[in-house]
Amino acid sequence: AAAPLSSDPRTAYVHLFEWSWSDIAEECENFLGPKGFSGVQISPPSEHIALDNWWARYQPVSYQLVSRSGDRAAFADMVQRCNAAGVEIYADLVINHTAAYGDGGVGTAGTSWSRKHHPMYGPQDYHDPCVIQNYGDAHEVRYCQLLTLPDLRTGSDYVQQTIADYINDMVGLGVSGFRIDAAKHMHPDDIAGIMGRVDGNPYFFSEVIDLGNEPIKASHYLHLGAVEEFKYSRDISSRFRSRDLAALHNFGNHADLIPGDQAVVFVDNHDNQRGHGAGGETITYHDGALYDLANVFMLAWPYGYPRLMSSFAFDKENETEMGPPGSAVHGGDGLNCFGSDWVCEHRWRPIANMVGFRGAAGSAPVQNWWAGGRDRIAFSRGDRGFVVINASGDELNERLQTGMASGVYCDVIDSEPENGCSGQRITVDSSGYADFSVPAGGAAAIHVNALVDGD
Ligand code: AAO
Repeated sequence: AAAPLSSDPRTAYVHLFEWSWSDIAEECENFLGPKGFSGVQISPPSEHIALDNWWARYQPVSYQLVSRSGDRAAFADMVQRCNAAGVEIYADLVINHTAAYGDGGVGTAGTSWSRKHHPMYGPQDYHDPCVIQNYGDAHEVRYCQLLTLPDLRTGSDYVQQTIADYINDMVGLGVSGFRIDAAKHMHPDDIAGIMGRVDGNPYFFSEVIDLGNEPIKASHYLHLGAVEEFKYSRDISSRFRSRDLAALHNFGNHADLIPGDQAVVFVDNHDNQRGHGAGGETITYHDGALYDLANVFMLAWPYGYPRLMSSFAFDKENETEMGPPGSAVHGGDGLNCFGSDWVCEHRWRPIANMVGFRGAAGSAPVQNWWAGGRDRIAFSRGDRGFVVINASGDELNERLQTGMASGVYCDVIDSEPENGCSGQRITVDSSGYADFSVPAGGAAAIHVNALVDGD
């Protein structure tokens, strides 16, 4: 297997939801690598049902790497080019079940399928039919069907080996990690059985929606790797929605959240941004500047491995099932991410530049915490970086202790440090203090790699 480059320490990765493999390859080379992103989560790469809805990707027809995002050659090219740019690829792995919609048809690689007749599987490879109704019954959640999706008998040797072959095919092409879709619906021992057949040591993270009210817990999956921490998504949204930032001073450090070094954290994901999965109050790109602030906080705060969401535009009232735009992200005239059907939250400057902040901050602890009322906070990451978040309706004007060495720094929320820093500059004096003017609903951030003029 190819040895992928791993950014060390990992900064943040981005889910380029429904992007094509060729667009992702370009994004790795032109944007993600230079900006210090550590990886990309891609939509499920296997053959899927031929339906326009985004969720068609979650109904595998075969494990051929031929999907709406591109064919095998395009997939291999993407992985190789992203790895060369220092950006890892994490594939979304749909292995709990196979296709259901319409009970049969032809998949994106031309494979004919019918219910419980995946090219690799027959009826004996599925659990007996029953449908999950009660999330309070762990056995039902694992041995009955999620929705109407035929539930693979993941405890069997044959099923485990077939899935491992699919994973190993991707590992061989240089894929670095895998999101385990619907992990809650598989027994951890079954997942361990699959992993025991996998080559190398890829990064696995399990989707286990645990908001504290069901018998299956995120912590039951920690021996398998990382887990998506949905309480983080819920809590960060509720704090920012209620403008209660002062309460974030100990964020993540409570016993009911999983340990930060095993938590994948996010403001929103592809489900809860559109009312699928757990959600409700989730802050999304539809919330504008509030979304920037929540992501700025997530990227500045030393808990978990942050995943940024990069969406395609949809109307949240009546387009929640709609599939991606037909247009490429990178069209004929090069970069047309903005002003197109693709939202590209990961390119919004406050979000994109805080990835560099996270890289600069490394493992430095939170210090110099300041709260000016409920809705205005600031803190440093040791002497590596300092951030101010103003969720109030008024401009913030404060002289704050930054913990940083004296010098003139570029405010990376306001401009690009690489291009001469055309925006606001922040002067830290010899005792570590600096004056900040931050607009209502805005932020400011400086870090050691954005020094314009040192002493
Ligand atoms: C589609 C159609 C269906 C059709 C099916 C078969 O929509 O009508 O029956 O095809 O033809 C995605 C879409 C589905 C789609 C599916 C297949 O979201 O709509 O079905 O592709 O095409 C559960 C799972 C979790 C899952 C989530 C959506 O546990 O794994 O549902 N997420 C992943 C993917 C997702 C994908 C799949 C799995 C399937 O990210 O994109 O589905 O591969 C509770 C439970 C959660 C549960 C939710 C379901 O949450 O805890 O585990 O998630 O219910 O809504 C409060 C509670 C909270 C609760 C929540 C919602 O917040 O505190 O616990 O309410 O009730």
